[in-house]
Amino acid sequence: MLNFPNDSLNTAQIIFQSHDQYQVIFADRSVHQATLAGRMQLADTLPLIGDFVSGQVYDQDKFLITTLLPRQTLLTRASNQQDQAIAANVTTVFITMSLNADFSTSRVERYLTLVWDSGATPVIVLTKTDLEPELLVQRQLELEAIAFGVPIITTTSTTPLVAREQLNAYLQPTTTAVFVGSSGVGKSTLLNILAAQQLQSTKAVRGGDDKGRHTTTARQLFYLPNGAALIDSPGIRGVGVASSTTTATAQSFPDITSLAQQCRFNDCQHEQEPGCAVQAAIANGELSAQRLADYRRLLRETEYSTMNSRQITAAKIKRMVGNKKNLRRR
Ligand SMILES: Nc1nc2c(ncn2[C@@H]2O[C@H](COP(=O)(O)OP(=O)(O)OP(=O)(O)O)[C@@H](O)[C@H]2O)c(=O)[nH]1
Ligand SMILES: [Mg+2]
Ligand SMILES: [Zn+2]
Repeated sequence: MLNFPNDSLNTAQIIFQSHDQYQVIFADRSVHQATLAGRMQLADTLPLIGDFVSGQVYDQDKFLITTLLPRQTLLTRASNQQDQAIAANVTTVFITMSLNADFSTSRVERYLTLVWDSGATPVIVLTKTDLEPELLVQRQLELEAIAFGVPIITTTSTTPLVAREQLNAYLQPTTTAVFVGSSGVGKSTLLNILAAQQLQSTKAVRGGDDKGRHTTTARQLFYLPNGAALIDSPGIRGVGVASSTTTATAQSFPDITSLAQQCRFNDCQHEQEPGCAVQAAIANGELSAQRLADYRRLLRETEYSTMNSRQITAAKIKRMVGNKKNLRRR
């Protein structure tokens, strides 16, 4: 297959993992149960969905994984101060969100940060546009204000052929894509539309609050008819931003970083410093105060995610005291 790193018959890709049980696919699209060779079980880095591995077939159809091949990309998020790997070798991340109850531009900003950090390319997918069509234009404008060139596509399962065409524009035979987003936004529905068959089960959202029911419980990689690989994943509850993402945060906020270059002081915190271009942009309506607040919150998280809990407490206290000082000075 086109995204395989070599054409060795011993190369396979992880398409499913549960504890120490794996499923792998070969370039000829045959699927095998797999386990890790003894010395791999002790390795620092364990194979993950999307990873390419090499090994050997035994017992006719089982596969013993002996080597993890180098990764091109690694998508991670922070969960309880720990980086949690989502998938390897992903080239395209579909940030999926419904236009009604699940809509949040702050959440998209978070996702963008973790995608930029992974080496993959983001695409924003606004789903369920049939539910509240009168919201569509407003939602698109809100997204455009934070997307900075990231493509935004809109889908509805009521016109599956249109949805398929929209998504297929980003699914080449060399693509490995993943759906991320909250439960119930329609990730598995879109996967089924692309595959033109019912590969994954889907379930209606709750009546009261439109929350999903966590129907998909494990990540799984599928090859689509056009040769692209697509990973369906369970709904994510909270999107934490993993460590080492200061640069990715800046990349998700190009408006603020370019304004910041015009601030008088190059260590400007964009608070009450004279000659602050960021505050000036907020004052004249060019930048929203919410956008600066989101940026600050993400930077703080990035900083926290590399600290232990005692360091976090210390940093929080320092920040509180610092804020009080600012107030007093005024
Ligand atoms: N009206 C409408 N309903 C949709 C659309 N897409 C999905 N749904 C419905 O929304 C519900 C949830 O869809 P799923 O595809 O299971 O959502 P999911 O994102 O995979 O959810 P998890 O697996 O829990 O993360 C199902 O009842 C779908 O039929 C859409 O475009 N319009
Ligand atoms: Mg699902
Ligand atoms: Zn400034």
